[in-house]
Amino acid sequence: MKSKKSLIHLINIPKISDDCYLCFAQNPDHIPFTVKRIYYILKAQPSLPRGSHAHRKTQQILFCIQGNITMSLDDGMKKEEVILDRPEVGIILDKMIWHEMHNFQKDTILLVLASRKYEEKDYIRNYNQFLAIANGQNKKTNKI
Ligand code: T46
Repeated sequence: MKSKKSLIHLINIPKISDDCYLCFAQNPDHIPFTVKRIYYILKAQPSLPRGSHAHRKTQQILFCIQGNITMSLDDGMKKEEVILDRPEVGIILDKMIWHEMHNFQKDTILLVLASRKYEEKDYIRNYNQFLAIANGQNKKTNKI
């Protein structure tokens, strides 16, 4: 059974413009979890997608603060795609969502806030393993 709930959860944060733009996000108004880690990605190769994994427990919010990227999201039952191209719009990336980022430009900068510290064991990097775990969880959720 396919869920009608979208995988794309965008959040809008304030963008103050005086002689520049200043965007800010704070907890709990915009960020629904305690931030344990931040990281950013820049100078990514346009031809090389990033991601291609899911996180078992980590929730994240991604802001494309310069340039744009295309994000593909997959919960094991459906797939959706969204373009991130505004510094004041972030996407909440829940745990157990297989995600890929495509179409980086040379100047793209991606800022990520994460709910957990980095741990390699939080990653599921094999798509078939992801499907097996996700579909087990979806069956329980949908009681089928
Ligand atoms: C996502 C995109 C935007 C660390 O040592 N610490 C960290 O906090 C992170 C995120 C990574 N690493 C190491 C682990 C790997 O050896 O850096 C290497 C590349 O990491 P990863 O495979 O996570 O990189 P991306 O860009 O494919 O994915 C990351 C996030 O995992 C992903 O959830 O949304 O950035």
